[in-house]
Amino acid sequence: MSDSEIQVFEGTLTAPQGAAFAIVAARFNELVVDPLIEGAIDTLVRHGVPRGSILVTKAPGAYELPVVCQRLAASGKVAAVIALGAVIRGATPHFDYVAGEAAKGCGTVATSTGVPVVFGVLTTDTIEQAVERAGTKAGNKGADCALAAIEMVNLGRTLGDAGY
Ligand code: INI
Repeated sequence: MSDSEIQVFEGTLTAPQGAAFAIVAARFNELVVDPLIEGAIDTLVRHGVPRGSILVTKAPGAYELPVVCQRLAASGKVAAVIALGAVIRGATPHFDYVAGEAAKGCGTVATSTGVPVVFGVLTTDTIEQAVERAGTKAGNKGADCALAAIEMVNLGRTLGDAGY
């Protein structure tokens, strides 16, 4: 490595050629999750991903997302996975188990397969907070995750081209 220059690697936000994207969404709290799916699709398409390169898979709840993400990531057929869901706190500790497993599981899938799994599972105290992040006043987490997925695929290709 040269000591004269700092090398900076970044991923662009343009659709990576030939890359397929898998959206894995929970059906639980679908009032909130459906707009996340729409936000993710809209952003992928606006950035140049062909509709035919987008796969949507639905699981019962956020707890089930990691196993579906694992299957798709390990298939070798998708460049990135976008996990979407909404875990909303209730009166019992259930929230912590579901949210914790979803986050840990998705992270493990990404590190074990090398396929980016971006985490668009809202974890909120109230349904209002979730709605705010599903296309209303606090943006759309699905759209944010679609951008992160494109960036990660491009970053992976850039690093690969540079021999890392
Ligand atoms: N699943 C969610 O996606 N969000 C929630 O808020 C939620 N709560 O609150 O219970 C939830 N539970 C279901 C869970 O993900 C599993 O589907 C279920 O436990 C079966 O394994």
